[in-house]
Amino acid sequence: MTETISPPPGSRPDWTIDQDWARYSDAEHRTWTRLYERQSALLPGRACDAFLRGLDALDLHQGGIPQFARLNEQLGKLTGWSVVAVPGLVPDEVFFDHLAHRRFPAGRFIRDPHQLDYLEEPDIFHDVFGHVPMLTDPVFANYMQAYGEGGLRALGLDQLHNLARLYWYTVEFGLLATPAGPRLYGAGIVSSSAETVFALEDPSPNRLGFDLLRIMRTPYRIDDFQQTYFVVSSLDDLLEATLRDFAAIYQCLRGSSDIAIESVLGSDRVFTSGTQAYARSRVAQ
Ligand code: HBI
Ligand code: FE
Repeated sequence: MTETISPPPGSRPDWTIDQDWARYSDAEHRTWTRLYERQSALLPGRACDAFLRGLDALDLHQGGIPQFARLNEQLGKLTGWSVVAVPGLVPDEVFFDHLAHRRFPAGRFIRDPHQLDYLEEPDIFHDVFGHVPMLTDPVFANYMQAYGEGGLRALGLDQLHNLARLYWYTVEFGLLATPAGPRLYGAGIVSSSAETVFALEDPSPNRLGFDLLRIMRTPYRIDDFQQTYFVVSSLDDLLEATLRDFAAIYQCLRGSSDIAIESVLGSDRVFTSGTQAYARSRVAQ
């Protein structure tokens, strides 16, 4: 077991801190409002209904950066989830333990105004605007708690890398099939203006049917748009996949190799077989 690193000074043993909402500057509130208005104008017709319903149900736009105390009253009534402030990325076992107890760890800081489009570490806009609206959906709320419980088990089995891929291709970059075509639910997409359009409309990436084993064999990009997106048939399917016996899944994975990130397999359910033109253009630079 990796040695447990201690939380930074001023954090509690579970790595949480106070939001200290009164300390946010007007400039920080303006950054939130600018990001909120840009994204909420882009998402109708692109984000899935569950996300849009969640955005409506929560009061994330009055008066700049949301106050977690008020947000948690609304969110708690809907699905029993709450948002807790953390200084930044927290160790895996801390992260999974919070999820397993229906607490979503959200960065307290917000990005600089000149850095609206990309940041290495999740800030409060990525976490609260990106992740929290889906936590108002009862099925997705159950999925996220099941994911946290699975994460704690995976740590014990040294299988975190497989579970990280599941998180990445669903919670962060997942698409949901609808009669009108795929729609967004992944937080990393819905909180990014460029990827919101790219993930649904660009001919470059693959869009393939969700398959748990397939996803766990597929690496992902952490530094650029995804080359493959996975489309779940329903949030129920996503939850059902996570309630399976993962030990058997890890057993299947032991002998299997990774699938190249841009590949489309004969066994894939193909929504889009991408050109990968964008990824190639990035290599050329
Ligand atoms: N910590 N605050 C925070 N937010 C995350 O999304 C996060 C984390 N620690 C670990 C982690 N994610 C990953 O291990 C999971 O995405 C698998
Ligand atoms: Fe995230």
